[in-house]
Amino acid sequence: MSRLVVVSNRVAPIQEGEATAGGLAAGVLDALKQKGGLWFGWSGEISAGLEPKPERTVGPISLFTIDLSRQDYDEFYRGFANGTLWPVLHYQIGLGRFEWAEFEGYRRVNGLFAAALTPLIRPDDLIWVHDYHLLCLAGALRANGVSNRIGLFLHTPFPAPDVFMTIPSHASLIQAMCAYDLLGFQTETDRTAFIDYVVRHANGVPTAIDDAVAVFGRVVRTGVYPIGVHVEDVRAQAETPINRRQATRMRANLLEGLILSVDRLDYSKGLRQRFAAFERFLADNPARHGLVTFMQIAPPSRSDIETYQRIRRELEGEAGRINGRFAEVDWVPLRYLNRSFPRNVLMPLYAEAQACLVTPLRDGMNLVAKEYVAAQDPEDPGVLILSEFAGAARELDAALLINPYDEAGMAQAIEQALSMPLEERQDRHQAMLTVMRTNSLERWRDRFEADLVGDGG
Ligand code: GDG
Repeated sequence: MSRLVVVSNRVAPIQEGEATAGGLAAGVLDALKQKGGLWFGWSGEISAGLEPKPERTVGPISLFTIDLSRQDYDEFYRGFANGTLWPVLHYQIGLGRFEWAEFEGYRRVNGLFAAALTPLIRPDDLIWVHDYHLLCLAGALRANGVSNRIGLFLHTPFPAPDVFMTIPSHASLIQAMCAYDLLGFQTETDRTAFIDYVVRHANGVPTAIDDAVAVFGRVVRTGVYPIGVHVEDVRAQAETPINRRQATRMRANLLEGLILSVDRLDYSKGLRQRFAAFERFLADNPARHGLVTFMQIAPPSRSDIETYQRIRRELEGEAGRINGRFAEVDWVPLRYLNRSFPRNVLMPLYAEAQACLVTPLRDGMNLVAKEYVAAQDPEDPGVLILSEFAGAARELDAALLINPYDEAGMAQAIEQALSMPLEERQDRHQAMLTVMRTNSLERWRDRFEADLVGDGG
């Protein structure tokens, strides 16, 4: 059996025996634990010396990391990856910026990753690369003589070609992506958009099998692998009595209805529009005043990037204004918590919430939506209100699907969720659970690996 080599921008901080990580980390960790393997990425530290850090081992997993220089960090991470690619991949072209020097920095860091990784690769290793930070890694590894199978899974959306082409270096990026053997996407919409680009703008020719495309003198396979969650683990965490204590206390304080949202503080998550929708809901439904609380948990992320500082300022202002408009001496309608919470606190909170608002403007998948469904008591489940532009909406079509740009529509969906009869809640929940059990995290991992090996059919 070949060894698995995982490469991602960051290596998750893992401890022996840990079973609490979210999404990517949980899926990758399971795979590495089962087969043994190597995980390579940036240490998260900035330093002048670019020597790889000493290897760390956790059970059968070897962890290798490198530091980045200040210039690498600025050009690669803050610059091209998060200042250009992230907004454009999420259709926010007005928030994207572009500098050729940053693109060169991005390519340079992909080259640094390749240089440090190449000596660690054995001939039959399977190399699984993650996400938009490393679109150019396969090409850099190939230039070093690595001929192993290399696959990329893109956790973000892939946008329509005209949107992607707003990045001036789009042609080089696509050519770099085509150095992979397998390109994995969250949804068929993303995969089709990529193929559309390659066929219309790079003379690619789709082949009859494996959703592959012949382009740049090679054949690149593509596939759709929706990432899932460990359904039973989430429910177990939500139910554990010791975890539940805080949630139960909170429920006693919050009267009837808790509406919950959990997001990294990111403009792609649609928080501003969601706050506006909640304000409209309060204005339209005075009977709910004093009874409903909307809790937004939003741990800050990428806070050294201007667009992220701006959205944070805006949301703080909006939260204050909405509470100023509606609060009573004994009731605060919006609780905005600008920090992260341990996972064993979060899962019971999901279980307590009568509704969960997941309203990104675009999202590759959105695991909060899936975790919320998994955490519910099947006898008395809450209602998921979900953006039609989240990848998760392709599978969870039994949620209340909304358009995140439609504030009135979202306000109505909140009222519909709060007054939904038990039987309808149970039916919707059951339908979503069935899909999630089929498209499990194990299946995501196993299908990707099988297709990368080439024996996936
Ligand atoms: C990218 C793609 C895709 C959030 N707050 C806290 C916390 N979280 C956890 C959630 C969930 C994860 O973080 C967030 O995952 P999402 O999928 O919602 O979003 P991104 O971070 O943008 O992830 C996305 C994903 O990759 C996987 O492919 O679905 O589309 O953008 O697991 O629970 N966890 C803890 N405290 C918090 O305060 N412990």
